[in-house]
Parts: sequence; structure tokens; C-alpha cells
Amino acid sequence: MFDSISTKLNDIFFMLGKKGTLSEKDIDKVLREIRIALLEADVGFKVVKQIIENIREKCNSVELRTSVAPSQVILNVTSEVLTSILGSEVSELQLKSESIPVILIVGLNGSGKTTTTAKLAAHLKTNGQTPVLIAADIHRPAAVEQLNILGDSIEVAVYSPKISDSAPEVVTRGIEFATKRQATCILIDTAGRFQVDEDLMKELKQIYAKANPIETLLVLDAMAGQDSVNVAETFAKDIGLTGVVLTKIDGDARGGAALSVVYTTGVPLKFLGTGEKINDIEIFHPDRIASRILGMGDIAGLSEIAGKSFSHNQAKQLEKKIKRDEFDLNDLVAQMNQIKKMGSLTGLIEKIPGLSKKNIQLPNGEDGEKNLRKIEAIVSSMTLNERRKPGIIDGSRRRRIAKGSGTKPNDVNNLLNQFSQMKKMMKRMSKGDLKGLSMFR
Ligand SMILES: Nc1nc2c(ncn2[C@@H]2O[C@H](COP(=O)(O)OP(=O)(O)O)[C@@H](O)[C@H]2O)c(=O)[nH]1
Ligand SMILES: [Mg+2]
Repeated sequence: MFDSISTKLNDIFFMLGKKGTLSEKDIDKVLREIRIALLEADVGFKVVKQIIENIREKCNSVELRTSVAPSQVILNVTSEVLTSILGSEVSELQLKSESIPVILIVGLNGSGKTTTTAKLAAHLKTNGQTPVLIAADIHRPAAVEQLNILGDSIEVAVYSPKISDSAPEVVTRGIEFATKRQATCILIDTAGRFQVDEDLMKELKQIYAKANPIETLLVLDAMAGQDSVNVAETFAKDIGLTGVVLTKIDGDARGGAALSVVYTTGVPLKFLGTGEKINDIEIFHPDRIASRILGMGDIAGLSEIAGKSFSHNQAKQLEKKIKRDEFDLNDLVAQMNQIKKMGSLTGLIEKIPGLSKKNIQLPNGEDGEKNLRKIEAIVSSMTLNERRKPGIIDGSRRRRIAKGSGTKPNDVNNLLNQFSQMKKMMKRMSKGDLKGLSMFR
């Protein structure tokens, strides 16, 4: 997600970066480009207008023309504005309640409700909770089975409906079941429809009355685009929502609708679904997503995932290397191996500044593994000097490296191009006062 917008904005700021001073005209031009990039990313028209106004206003209030690095200032301003549109701060799950806190999961068919219910249960379990799941989608028997399989896999108890139960009855019995089991929280998976309709809302209202949830989370498919705005507005009005979970952000969705939903409904985004597996869920951090949108990567998110496998020293060393512009191809391979250990590669790629799935072709799974091995083979066919200063690699060196690694000169070229792009990005990040890098500490 955000691939094309981040590439575009990245280009805009890169071009701008070369300018020492900015005229009124320059600023107009940049704002126009940002506007187009946002519209193309499927951000709603009204939201785009607001974003541009906010950026312009902030630009006027800072001394842009006397600033030493005006492009940096605009980049920071844009990042601040996007962050604030996305909700500014992390919106945590509420679990304080007199009775067992209930989290109600609602949304359209196929949006990812059942999967998200299980993902959240696993997330809560990791945080010391004892969740119980209630399968209240009585319209599709397969959904009950699906939740049971998922519950088994994470060792979380699931309450399943009896044949003649209505959805509200299931909820009442499910809560009794959870109480007996001494659950510390309850997650209810509900039925969806293909579109918002009256029957669905009626049933959900009845469920809501029985469940009295502390959190009502709307699950939205990132691929649905601007339609999600209407869906979210209806659910917010009819049922009341405390949060949104945006799923399938690992797909090709342009992602702009996320901004529109939050802006239009005022309901905070709480989680992102990043894949089909149970651990593919992330807490939504507005500032990190803003920085991802701007093509600045998500160093904080990256280091969080890396946290467990990265020692403090390793992280410090990496930060130093990036700052001193000493990050070389050996480090690249080492980093990629580390990342590989942490899980799916593509999800992580977009968190690395300057990289996106488009400019580094690294599919998940077996192919990703193969690709990594290929890069490793190329780098290990280089001399120490070539790894440190890839600039010296000319045509004949390239042919030698390709031969030695069993690849084509073009593969070597691609790797070198990607690496140089990445270095440029790192340089810019470490020069600017962008928050990201300090998170490695
Ligand atoms: N790639 C991807 N697939 C997802 C994600 N969340 C759910 N899915 C898939 O979307 C499909 C529908 O999910 P499901 O939970 O059954 O949706 P429901 O009808 O709303 O309960 C399933 O194939 C899930 O594996 C996600 O974050 N990423
Ligand atoms: Mg379902």
C-alpha cells in the first residue's frame, strides 16, 4: 500500500531538495504536485483540499524563504499535516470495564472480520489477556468453523452457536461461557452482508444491546477505496464505532481511503491487517504511516519488529553507519538476513526508507528467499573494495561479478541501482531532523 504515492512524493521532494531557496511559485508548484499525488492515491477530494490548505498555512507561518533547507521544511510540514489528519496519536484498545470488556467486530462480507477477530485475540493473548471468542455469524456455518480453527491454532476458546439460536442469543450465551472460563476480554465475530442493509443493521443493533461493547471495531478492506467512506459513515451513524481496522494493506490498494475514512468519520484507525497469517496485524501509528506515505520509510516500525532479534549494540552501530554514510553492500546483505529472520520480507521492505515493493522486486516466501540468496551471491562475488565502494564497478567488473555469482550483468546492475537509491534516501534522512532514525536507539 502507498507504493505509488510514496514514490511520487519522494520524487517531488527529491527534486525540491536541490533548490536552495523557494519562490512563491515553487511552493505553488509543489502543492499542486502533492495534490495530484494525493488524488491519485484515492484520498477523497475534500480531504485533499484540507490537507493542501493546512500545508500552505503552515508553510506561511514558518520562515520558508530564509530557511537553509526549504524542501526539508515542506517535507516536515507535510508529514505533520498528514499525521494530524490520520489522528495524531496511537489510539489504544480500551479494556477498562466493570464487567468483562467486549470487543465487537463488524463489517461487510469478506472484509476480514473473522481473521481480524482471531488476530486481535492473539495480540491480546500476547499482552497477558485471556480472551474468549464468540462466533456470532450464524448466517454462514463456515464462518463458525473458520473461527474455531483459528481459535484452536492460537489456543483461545471459542463459543459456537447452537443450531436454533439467534445472533443475540449466541452473544448472551457466549458471554456466560466466557465468564465461566474467567476470560479477561471477549471478542465477538459477527455476520456481514455484501453491502450495508437494514437487516444487517437491525441484527447488529440487537447484538450491540446484549453485548454492550466497550469497543466496536469496523473492519474495512483497504482495496474497497472510497466506498469505505460511505460504509464507515453508515456504521458510525447506525451502530456507533470506536475504531477502524484496515485490512489487506499488503495488497495493491492505493491506501488514500484510509485518510478519508478517519477524516470524514472522526473514528480513529486502530489496527492494520498486513497479511493472511495470524500475526499479520500492526497497531496503527499515524506518524509512521505519514512517513511511509511520504516515502520516508518507517524506521520506528522496522526497529520495533527488529527489536527482538536486534541487539542494542547492533542497532547503534547501524545508526552510526547510516549517519557516517558507511552503510555498504555487506551491511545490506546482513540487514536483509536479519529481516528475513523476522518474517515476511515484502511487509518489511516498505518500511525501509527509499525502498518499496516496486523498486526492489522481492516477493514473499520462496521467491523472496531465492531473491535474497541471489543478492547474497552477487555481493559475495564482489571484492571487499567493491562492496565498500560500489561506484568502482565498471562493465568488466560487472561481467566478472555476474559470472562468479551465476547471474546476469543486468541483475548486478539492478542491485547496484537499488542500493544507490537506498543510500541517497538514507543520507537525506540522516541529515534532516526526521524523527525516524533516532528510534534505533
Ligand atoms: N492479504 C490479506 N488477506 C486478508 C487480510 N485479512 C483478511 N484476509 C483474507 O480475506 C479473506 C476474507 O477474510 P474473512 O476474515 O473470512 O472475512 P469476513 O467475511 O469479514 O469474516 C480471507 O481469505 C482472509 O485470509 C489481510 O490483512 N491481508
Ligand atoms: Mg467471517
